[in-house]
Amino acid sequence: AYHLSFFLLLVVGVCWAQYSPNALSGRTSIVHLFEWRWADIALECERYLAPNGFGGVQISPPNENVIVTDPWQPWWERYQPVSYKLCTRSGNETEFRDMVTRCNNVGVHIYVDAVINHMCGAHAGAGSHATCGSYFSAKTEDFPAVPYSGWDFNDDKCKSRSGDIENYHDISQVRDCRLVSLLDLALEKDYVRSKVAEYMNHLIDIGVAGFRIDAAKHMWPGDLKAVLDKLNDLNTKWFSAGTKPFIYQEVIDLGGEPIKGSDYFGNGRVTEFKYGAKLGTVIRKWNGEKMAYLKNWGEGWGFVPSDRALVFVDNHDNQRGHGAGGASILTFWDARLYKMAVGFMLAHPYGFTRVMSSFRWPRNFVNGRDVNDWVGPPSNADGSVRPVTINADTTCGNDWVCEHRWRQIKNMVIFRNVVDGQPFSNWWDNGSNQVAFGRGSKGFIVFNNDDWDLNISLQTGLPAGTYCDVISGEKEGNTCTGEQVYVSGDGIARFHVSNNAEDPFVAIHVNAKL
Ligand code: QV4
Ligand code: CA
Repeated sequence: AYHLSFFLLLVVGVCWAQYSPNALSGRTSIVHLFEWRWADIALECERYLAPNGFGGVQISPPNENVIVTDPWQPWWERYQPVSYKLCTRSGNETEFRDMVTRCNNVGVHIYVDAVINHMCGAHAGAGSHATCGSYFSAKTEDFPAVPYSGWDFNDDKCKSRSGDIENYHDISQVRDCRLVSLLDLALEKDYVRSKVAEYMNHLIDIGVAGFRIDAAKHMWPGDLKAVLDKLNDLNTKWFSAGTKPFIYQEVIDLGGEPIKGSDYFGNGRVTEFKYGAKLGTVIRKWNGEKMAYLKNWGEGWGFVPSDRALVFVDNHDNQRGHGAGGASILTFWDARLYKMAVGFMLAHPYGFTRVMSSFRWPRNFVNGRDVNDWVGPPSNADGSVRPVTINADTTCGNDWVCEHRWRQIKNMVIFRNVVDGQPFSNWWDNGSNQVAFGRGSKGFIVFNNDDWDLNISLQTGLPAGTYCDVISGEKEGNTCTGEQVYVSGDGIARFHVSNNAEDPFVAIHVNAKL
């Protein structure tokens, strides 16, 4: 009986691994360095992400993509694969390997955005206008650099009139037809599954820790599982033997469609898009929503189970009106509310958290739509992406927003690490938009999103002492650069948060205690 239970434990332990982010212990978030160059990511791992406890980086698709010229080099050209060669505007294979090695060496792991449902758009023409110069022909579905040919696409399996997905209530169309005309791979074929697995195993061999599965909703869960079952365990140079890649699948499920996030639980975690959409509505106080309702945030709001969720406030699509979430999504453009939303996400125990790090683009709303939603990363006249420069005040230059470097956000990434494993506790609210909660005996946070002052004594659950508020400042040596909070012997502290404060929320934790 003993041996059997041990064996079962082993099996459960191993097959559970793909839900585990494979971050170093005590590192509880990843950052999406959207469109960053590999050389800049390597530097950021060493100089900023490791020292501040980030667990990893989600990178933009590293495989060769179409070069789109109309509009000029849009960010979304990287979601139109031409081959699985590791060369893009972010860098070549040498630079990719250097990034993975240097980041892993400082305990910051790499998560690859894997675009494996499709190749380029059906109208992307022919030739070698691709980031590695490979020849391809969209019209004849010829991708010799993989190789893929017409046999490897879903054409005859799709039953829609146009060949594109026309109806999201027809689950076969969603999987077997073209997403916005992108040539749809026949993932029921072992040949295609093997080519995709070969690409992902090449990345695993280099040292990556896991994958964002792009457009997962558009692949049959079983086909995706067949690909994942071909994947190797992670490279033992940085990971213990038998570690499986972390898998989180992009499945946009806001409800109302037959395809659900839970259809994909067998493969790994899923992106919970309801999270950012709802949190944006609450923090904006739309539709009568108020922060007091966040008392049962998480599964209580109909989200997937916490250990199946990858959560975020905004992502690269919905921060610019693509994908899902609509107008309620908060982004760096709404800085004050955005910091509150990210602060709340990082303090709350639900889900595995991803912080967005964006580039600035010239938004231009015409009839309520941003006609510049396509604009690609900051680049030079020759099309090369501009490096990330760091200013004296630690912000980024060259139009890189670097939200992950904003003091309030960076400090909340650290807060999440400090309180890891601690229960959601000591909830208080004023029935409106003033709320507070703790994480066991390690951390406590207070929000004032009402139009009047918050002035109240609360049970924090923390040990007595003087704490630095890590939102208005931080602990430097033995002083606080911002506000201080005094917790008395019974765990009670007085909080005064003006509704006119630059950031109307306060966060304290035991590693920011004088
Ligand atoms: C358009 C028309 C087509 C037409 C075609 C003719 O929509 O009907 O046939 O022109 O050429 C770009 C253009 C889009 C164009 C398409 C093909 O924006 O107008 O089709 O190319 O030429 C990103 C962008 C898309 C972009 C795509 C490919 O968001 O705008 O399309 O890259 O370049 C659903 C999915 C979800 C998806 C989300 C956006 O369920 O999985 O839509 N999200 C992921 C990524 C996203 C990416 C893709 C999927 C595709 O997060 O960034 O789309 O890989 O909700
Ligand atoms: Ca598909």
